[in-house]
Parts: sequence; structure tokens; C-alpha cells
Amino acid sequence: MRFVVIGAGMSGILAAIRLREAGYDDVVVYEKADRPGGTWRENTYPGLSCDVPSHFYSYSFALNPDWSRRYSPGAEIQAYFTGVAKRYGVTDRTRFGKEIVRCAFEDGRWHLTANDGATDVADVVIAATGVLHHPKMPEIEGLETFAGAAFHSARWDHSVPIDGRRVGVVGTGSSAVQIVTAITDRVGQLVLFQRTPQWIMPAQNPAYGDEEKASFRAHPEAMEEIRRATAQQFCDGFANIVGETDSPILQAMHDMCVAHLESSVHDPELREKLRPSYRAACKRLVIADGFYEAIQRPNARLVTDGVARVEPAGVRTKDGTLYPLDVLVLATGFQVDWFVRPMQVTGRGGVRLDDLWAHGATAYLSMTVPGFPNFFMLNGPNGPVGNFSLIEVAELQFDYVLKLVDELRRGACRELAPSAEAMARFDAERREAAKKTIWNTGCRSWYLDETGLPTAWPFTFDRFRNEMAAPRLEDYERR
Ligand code: N01
Repeated sequence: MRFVVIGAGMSGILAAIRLREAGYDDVVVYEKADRPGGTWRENTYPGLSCDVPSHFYSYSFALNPDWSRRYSPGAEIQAYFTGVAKRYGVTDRTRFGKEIVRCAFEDGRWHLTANDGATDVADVVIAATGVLHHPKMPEIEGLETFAGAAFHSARWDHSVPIDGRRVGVVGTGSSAVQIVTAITDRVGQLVLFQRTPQWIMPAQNPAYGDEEKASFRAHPEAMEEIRRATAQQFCDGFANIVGETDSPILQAMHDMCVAHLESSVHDPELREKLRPSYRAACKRLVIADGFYEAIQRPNARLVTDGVARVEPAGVRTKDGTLYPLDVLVLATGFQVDWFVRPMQVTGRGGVRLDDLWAHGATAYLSMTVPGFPNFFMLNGPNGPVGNFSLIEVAELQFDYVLKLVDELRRGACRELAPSAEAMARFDAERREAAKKTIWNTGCRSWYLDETGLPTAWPFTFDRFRNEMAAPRLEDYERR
């Protein structure tokens, strides 16, 4: 069987490694950029790090004794992925600079076309195209008229000097919080345009010393134990209780965020501007240290009046004030509902995935779609994306995919896709459960679809683990 993996980010690297381990030799990876790394290649903004502890945000088979901190910086994470890809031979099997733009199921196989016209044929496609990938540019009048430099947080322009200059940041998500924390003491003036305040959970981020690293190297089981214990903490402390909005744990989390705000911000007026009116963890919880200190520096200003438009000189807010700026950073998030798109995917009978997803992307157990045989998505729609290690999610998903693929290998069938009935049942249950989650308690966030319903895995993480342990073959149409 020939496999094509689309994307050489975290989950594409994983898929390529695991396929080889499972004895599948005909595996090729397509990557549109010139290097692996996915989101960690694209995001290079100052202050970038991962809010999942590094020993948990690592592949289970490639633990890293050299992580510098509990939450290591983005460049280190990118170097980790590049290193793993090289060490496991994924880089050699990747065709860089080739974006797959079309993927069509015809005559029982997948026919792929790249942006340069190159074609390929595969029996199985693993779409590892990422979630937080396509920048979402805000629709702000006059943005193109700005005389200074304006760029999205995921497209940081390092040729633009920021030291001593007037820098505006739009947004208050994880990206903006990290950027503001990192640059406020460097810039001349920092203006943060906040549409909605965020709850911020404090994070202790100690460095690992040389002795600790040496000990990790000598005793890898210590890293395994950290990974196991952190996973358990994340499950008990959040991923297992997203559907229990009256959980005392969620209340304790809320109280911690309130205490963080109240003990950190001294000016009562600023404090109230920074105080959200919704519950902690309704939006994706920001886990960070230093933001409140940064925003209280004399050269920082929090603006809550709402952006009216951008002018050549800066940003004008709805109250008529002009904030003159040299640089404008748009930390405005991602097109989280695109998944494999803009790639054109057509399944059996020429059905377009775009049409199927016209009112929101869905997938059976977040990986497969009826009518799209042998097409598996990692970190696809409706998966557990909230405050958890997506590596753990992708590893569990891939173990499941391998079990399905083994059905093909042993000749039980040639085509495998979920039944329409299984998809409908899963989706109905997911929708019902989504209404009862913490994400549905009165805030706007990237977790919500266009109707306002949370799209992420609404059940416990334990249930996800159980589902991934063994496919229910009766839910698949096998031909
Ligand atoms: O994006 P976001 P992000 N005018 O979508 C505002 C992961 N991540 O890049 O809240 C004004 O969270 C928008 O306002 P509002 C993590 O999963 C992780 O920060 O909608 N404002 C919001 O404040 C994270 O959740 C890490 O009212 C506008 C912000 O822009 C995800 O990536 C680090 C606007 C967008 O926030 C995305 O985070 C970074 C407009 N027109 C990212 N449009 C860590 O591991 C949007 N906004 C720490």
C-alpha cells in the first residue's frame, strides 16, 4: 500500500514515523514549506512558548532530556521537531515546497495534485494539516492604509525593528499575551487593543539545570513519569471535566484566575478593564506569567474603546482617539474551521468535502468522513483541542488509524470509511454534549462554530482514550 502524509508538522512527522515502524515502507510526506515543524515553524513571535509542559508536549517515543524549562520556548520546540524528523528519516521522505491542492478519490485510489502540477497516487491519505495554521486577518477598515509595518502574529516580520518604537497589538489571546509580556520592556510605547479581556492562570516556569538534564538522560523513566503525571493532572484538572460546569475544580480554577488578577493589578480602573465577565476556561484558558506586570509598565496602555479603523498614522478607536503607531501586530487568531482546506478534497462519486462541510466541519471521532474512504485526519474537526497536549491526542488517534489500516493490509477490505449512520449518531451526541460544556457558558471564542456551538471534543478525555483504544469496526463501511 502506498501512503501519502500531507503536512510535516507535529502529527505528520508522527504518522511517517509510526507507519514505518508498523512495516509500511511506501510512505511519502508532502510539505508546502521548505522545512518541517508546522505551527512551530510558522510562529516565531517574541515570547512564543507552549503552555503545555515540555515533557508532556513531546512524543512518547522521543522524550527530550534537554528541555530548558517546564514550558520551553518556541524555537526550542521547532528544533525538537526538526531533530526528530531528521533522526527518524522523515526529512528524507518529505517532498518540501509542494502543497497538495487537490485530492480526489477515483477508481479506488487517491489522486493527488500539488501546486506545481506534480501528481501522485495513494491508497491511504493521512491529512496532518494542522488546526492553528491559517492566520485570521481582522476585518478592520483602512488596514491597508497603515504607513508603518503591520503583520499577523503568526507572520512576524523580524526585519521590522521594534526597540524603542510605538507598537500596537490587537487581540488578547495566548499569542497577544505572550507578545505583550515579551516586548513591552523593549518598545517605546505599547498599546494593547482589547476587545474582550482574558482570564489568565499563573504559570511557574522554572529552568531545568544541568544536573537535572543529566539525570533525565541517565534515567529516562523520570521523564516518562513526568509525562504520565502531567497527563493525569491535565485530565483530572480539565480535560475530564469540560462537561461538568458545576465542578468544584473549574470553580477553583476560576478563583485562581481572580486571585491572580487581583493580586497583580493595583490600579482599580485597569483591574476592572482586565476583568472578564465570563467564567474562566470558557475561552481557551491563557496560562502565563508576566502579562499583568507588562501591562502595568509606564510605557504600556490598555485600550478598550474598540477599534474603529486604521489610518496611515495609527489606530483610531470608536471614541475618536488616534493612537499613533510605527508597528501594528494583529494577534487575531486562526481560521480554525479550515482543517484540510483550502485543499480540494473529493470523495466517492465526486462529492466535495467543501460542500459537505458548508455548515461546519465534522468528522467521525474527529478523523474520518463518510464517503471519503482511506482518508484519515489527525487533529481534525471535533477533536480534543482544549488546553491539552495535541501530541498525546495525535498519538492516540494514530494508533487507532493503524488498526484500521491493518484491516486493509490483511485484505479484509480495500476501502474503509465510517457509515453515514455512525457519523450521524456521533454528531448528534457530540452536539448535545457540547451544549453542556464550559465553552458554552457565555463567551465568544475560537471553539465555537458559526451557530455558537462548541466544536471541540465535549466528552471526557478518558472517553477519548477508550474510543481510540479499539475501532468499532461495525461503524465502518468496508468494501
Ligand atoms: O488567537 P485567539 P491566538 N478586532 O483566537 C481578537 C494556541 N496558542 O493566536 O476575544 C479586535 O485565541 C480576539 O478578540 P475576542 C492556543 O490554543 C497557544 O492568541 O474574540 N480584536 C482575541 O482576543 C490559542 O487559544 C499558545 O473579542 C480582534 C484575539 O484577537 C490559539 O493558539 C500560544 C479582532 C484572537 O485570539 C489561538 O491563540 C499561542 C478584531 N477584528 C497560541 N479579531 C501557547 O501555547 C480578533 N480579535 C501559550
